[in-house]
Amino acid sequence: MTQPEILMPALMPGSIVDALEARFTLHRLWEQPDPDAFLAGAAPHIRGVAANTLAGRIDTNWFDRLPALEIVASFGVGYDNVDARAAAARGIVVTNTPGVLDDEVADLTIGLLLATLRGIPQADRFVREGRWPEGPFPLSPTLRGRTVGIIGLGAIGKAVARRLEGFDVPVAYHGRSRQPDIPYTYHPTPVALAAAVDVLIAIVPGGDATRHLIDRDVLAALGPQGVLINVARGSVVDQPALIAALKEGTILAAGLDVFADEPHVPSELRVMPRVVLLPHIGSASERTRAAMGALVVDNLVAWFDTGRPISPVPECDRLP
Ligand code: NAP
Ligand code: 8YV
Repeated sequence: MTQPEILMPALMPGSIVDALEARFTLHRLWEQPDPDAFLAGAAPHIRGVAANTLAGRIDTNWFDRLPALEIVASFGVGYDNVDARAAAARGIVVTNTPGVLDDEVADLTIGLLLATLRGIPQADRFVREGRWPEGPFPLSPTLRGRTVGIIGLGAIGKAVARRLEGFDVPVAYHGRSRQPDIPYTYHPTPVALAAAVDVLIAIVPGGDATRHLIDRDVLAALGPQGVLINVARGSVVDQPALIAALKEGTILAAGLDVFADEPHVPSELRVMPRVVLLPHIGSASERTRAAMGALVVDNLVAWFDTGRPISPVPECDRLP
């Protein structure tokens, strides 16, 4: 029996490549000297795509070229890199990797919050640069006495909130709707949430619906002692407005794991003293990336064995 043919447009972790090669005919597009010529020949047979953000956006340009495509297995819980509506309209299933990374991303979020408030990377640089003998490290802001607002109280947002309960700080949240049986205070708009808290954590999906959800008005409402932590997507924050707010003292500090144009980070952010910058590492431990990779593979195997993917995105969960 011939194995289903899977296209991998860009390099993915070795464990995924190995597992897919054991089970499918895998085409590693990034290794092809002439990818367009290769695709012209292989496209009619390709039934699945395995992709991460290095592949760019998977949208109608790809769907038009791959007439036999049945499934796109995306590496990551956020799938703003895939046009899931267009896929669903053509009967193509999109899967993501929910659940297996919630705790890892929540841990990193708390780490980034404390690093930003207490200046942990700055203090580390202070010691390494031999500046301690010249005098003590400056006193820092604190988490004590603050209220934390979460924009996006989903699976990861709730894992962050649970951790914050252990830090004895009040939690509030914003989403499109109030959630029943949630003990935290709900605010119907991002501005209302920002005005009620002095730490704002963004952990919503990216895409058009959340573009610049955190804009100049939200930052102004957060106020001069306010701290923004963005672990969602760079598109969720108006980055020029954030840079202006940090420069002008509209807010106090920011901890950022995601950026508008990754991997490029504006030099203005890189030189700011009260900013902690991470290279999109929310889920990036060996253990969690392996679990995400296994779910990418399991989705493809389940689809071709049973016709039922394990974790289809909501836009595609009614497809047969
Ligand atoms: P989830 O369980 O689907 O939760 C998403 C939350 O966002 C929900 O509570 C939803 O509440 C809210 N939301 C959705 N659209 C909104 C809108 N237009 N305005 C306000 N709130 C909105 O997703 P998750 O698993 O927690 O992941 C969330 C996101 O985190 C991912 O999509 C990804 O972008 C990001 N992420 C980043 C990293 C990293 O490495 N930094 C890692 C993993 C995930 P309502 O439905 O009530 O609005
Ligand atoms: C990954 C993420 O770094 O799951 C997500 O939404 O942002 C991260 O876990 C990313 O998807 C890797 O491509």
